[in-house]
Amino acid sequence: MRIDVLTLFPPAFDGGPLDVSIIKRARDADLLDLQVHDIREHATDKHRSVDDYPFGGGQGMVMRVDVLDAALQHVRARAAEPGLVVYLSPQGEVLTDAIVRELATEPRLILVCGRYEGVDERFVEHCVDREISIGDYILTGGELPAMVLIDAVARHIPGALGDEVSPEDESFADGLLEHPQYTRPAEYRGWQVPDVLLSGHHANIEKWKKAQRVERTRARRPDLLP
Ligand code: 9WO
Repeated sequence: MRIDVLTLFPPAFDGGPLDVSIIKRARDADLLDLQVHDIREHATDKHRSVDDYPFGGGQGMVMRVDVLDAALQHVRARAAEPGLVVYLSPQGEVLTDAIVRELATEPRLILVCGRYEGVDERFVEHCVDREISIGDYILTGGELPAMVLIDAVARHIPGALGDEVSPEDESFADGLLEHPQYTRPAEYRGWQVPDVLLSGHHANIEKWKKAQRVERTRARRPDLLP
């Protein structure tokens, strides 16, 4: 899978969570080709401006449609696949496991990171395929949401997790939260691991895990239950 990122701050993507562990391994194995591009390289005036005052007034600055479109056309032309253009914004549909799985089937994503008070709406209307939010809060820009989306999607690229783990088996695949997990020591400061997990009785263990998942989902995320 290829992912292009358009941002005013390319260094935000260096030496962060996308350069370690599973995502690093996927990139090294060419399962994920991640390329970050500087929107400012497509500014045309002598001050290299990428933003301007909002029509109709209001506070702050808005990113220019001409600069964003030039950046997008440039990046598009660097590969045969047109790519699905995703703009990360609080006005988007909220990211879910189902959307992550949909995006993971795309051969190419182009992620647009806004700054300031956002982008000119004509860019969203004419150039963006999907506007996505990672949750109901405002940040200083779309870079962290883009990294969250890349991390979530990259785990679904076939081979990215290695052989032992399958994203099909994890929480949300069947709409329930995970059961609690424990490892050695079986007792620490008097804190005991539940007896059933030490019993060796596999049928009982599976029954307990399922009951824990249902009870936790009911208590914490009843919105997930049918
Ligand atoms: C800032 C602002 C200040 C005064 C009045 C209105 C305002 N709106 C914004 C704003 O929404 N800024 C955004 C900053 C513009 C797009 C990039 N930024 C952003 C993306 N913040 N938070 C996100 C984001 C993206 C996806 N999921 C959650 C948050």
